[in-house]
Amino acid sequence: MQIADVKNVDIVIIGAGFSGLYALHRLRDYNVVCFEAGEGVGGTWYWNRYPGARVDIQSVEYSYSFDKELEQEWSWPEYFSGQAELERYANHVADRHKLRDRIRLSTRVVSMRFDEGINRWQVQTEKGDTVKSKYVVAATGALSAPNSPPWPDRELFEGEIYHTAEWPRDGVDLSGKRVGQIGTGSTGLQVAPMLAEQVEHLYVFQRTPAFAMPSGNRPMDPAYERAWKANYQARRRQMLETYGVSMVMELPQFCAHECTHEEQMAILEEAWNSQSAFKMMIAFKDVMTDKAANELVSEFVRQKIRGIVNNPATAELLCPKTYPLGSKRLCIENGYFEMFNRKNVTLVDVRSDAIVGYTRTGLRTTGAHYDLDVIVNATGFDAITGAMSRIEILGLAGLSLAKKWADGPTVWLGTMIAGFPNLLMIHGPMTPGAQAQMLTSGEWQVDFVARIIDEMERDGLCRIDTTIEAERLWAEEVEMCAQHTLHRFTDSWYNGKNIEGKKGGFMIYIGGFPRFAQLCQAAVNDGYKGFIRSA
Ligand code: N01
Repeated sequence: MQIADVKNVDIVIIGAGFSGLYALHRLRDYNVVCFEAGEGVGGTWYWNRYPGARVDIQSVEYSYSFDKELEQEWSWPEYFSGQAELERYANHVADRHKLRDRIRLSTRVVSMRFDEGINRWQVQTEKGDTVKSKYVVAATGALSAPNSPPWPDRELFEGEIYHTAEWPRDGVDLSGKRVGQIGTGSTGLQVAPMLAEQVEHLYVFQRTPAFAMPSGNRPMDPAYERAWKANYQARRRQMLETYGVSMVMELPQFCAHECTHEEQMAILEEAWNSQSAFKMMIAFKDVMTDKAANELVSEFVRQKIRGIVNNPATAELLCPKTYPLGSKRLCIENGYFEMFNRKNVTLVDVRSDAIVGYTRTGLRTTGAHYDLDVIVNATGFDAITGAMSRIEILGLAGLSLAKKWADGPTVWLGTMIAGFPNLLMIHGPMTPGAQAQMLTSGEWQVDFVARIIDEMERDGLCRIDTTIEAERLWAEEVEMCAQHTLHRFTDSWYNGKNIEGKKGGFMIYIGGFPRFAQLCQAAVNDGYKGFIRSA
């Protein structure tokens, strides 16, 4: 169906990633338009097309549940799909559900102002469209605003600079080049081994080493796929009852100290070889809550690194020692540590010798200079709030969202912001975010937001908002959950500390998806507790 009048719609959806696409499908009975900055759909899987980009959750889980026929028809060639396959899947869904007519590609939303007189958002795009809309659903993504550190003299550098999240669609030929890769998070660990195979020399600039375990990727076993498909709906229901919306794993029976040394090593060896990304974090009951248990697991991983990397000094630099395992997103790797045994790879420790600026021919650190043809920034994102903060959003009485969130985001249920009526977020601040499998938890949040909109329309209402008091209660809940875990000891994108000067506390809801979902449902079932709905 074509949108009748694009200047006056019921709903604007921002973003055609996996959540935005599903929102468009779920809300299709309304007059709805979706603005997407990219030239194609797929969000994360459209933008992050760097060599090696791959999901770290099994594709049988990380896939839509709303289309039962698609679930049966689609075959994932590998356990953990690569970017190209995920982008193909997003495009297939857009075509299959005839969503394209309502998507405006290459159209970035730049500002939004709530018009109190008519209870409509005035949404403005970079292309100059102005659209009035009753609701805005922000499916802008938690990891979609790339972060490039603002080192001086960037304009002097005569080579090429790429951010992994803005990798050119046609690829980049790096053969014979001296490449500097900055950043060793999930992205850095995936891209480095791929670059090492192409380039003349790869310099990996590491500020903080990452905990990583071997990826379990392999070609899909048809029997495994059949077993999932035979029982898909029950499995999806079970996933929603797990902490991270993932496949049901056997939970640990013991705390680390309850096991003998031999038992501990056997459990850890099994977790290491499990081909499941997060088994190390649940090897014992207390890995994420007890420092000694965490240190035991951390040291086991360090020993693995020492066993793989030939040069002892390089191995030691690659061993994370300053934060608990799992308090930053645990990475998976495909030959990352082995890569340091190649002659054309050098690890540079920029913790002790920080990068201070670009030069005409490369990068300079406090104590050295590196001659480079290409710089690859795998430097992550202004996460969770970044995409929203880059849009000028003005709510009631012209209140600016950037100002409201200057000291950190405030939200009710991660979904609404007081003073910004009829604006509903998917994967907003203080939702389970990357602590849950984001595709299925995103689908759940879209259904939640759609229910709110459906019930507003059913009840003939014009405005829904939340309160400062509700935001305070949610902040308390988020903080209470975070206090029980070791996450608070680490600087990362979870708390915005990866961005210089970014304020605020822990931005992820760490109480587990089931509790999050139950609190959201309870608030709505309880007469829209924490919301203000008006005619
Ligand atoms: O970003 P990151 P990412 N000087 O923030 C370094 C998801 N994801 O894109 O740790 C020097 O983790 C920074 O150093 P430090 C996943 O949820 C999933 O890698 O801040 N270095 C760090 O090493 C993940 O958690 C998949 O000290 C600087 C790196 O850049 C999230 O996306 C794949 C620096 C950034 O790491 C983000 O991952 C990829 C500076 N000034 C991503 N600034 C899979 O599914 C930053 N760094 C597998």
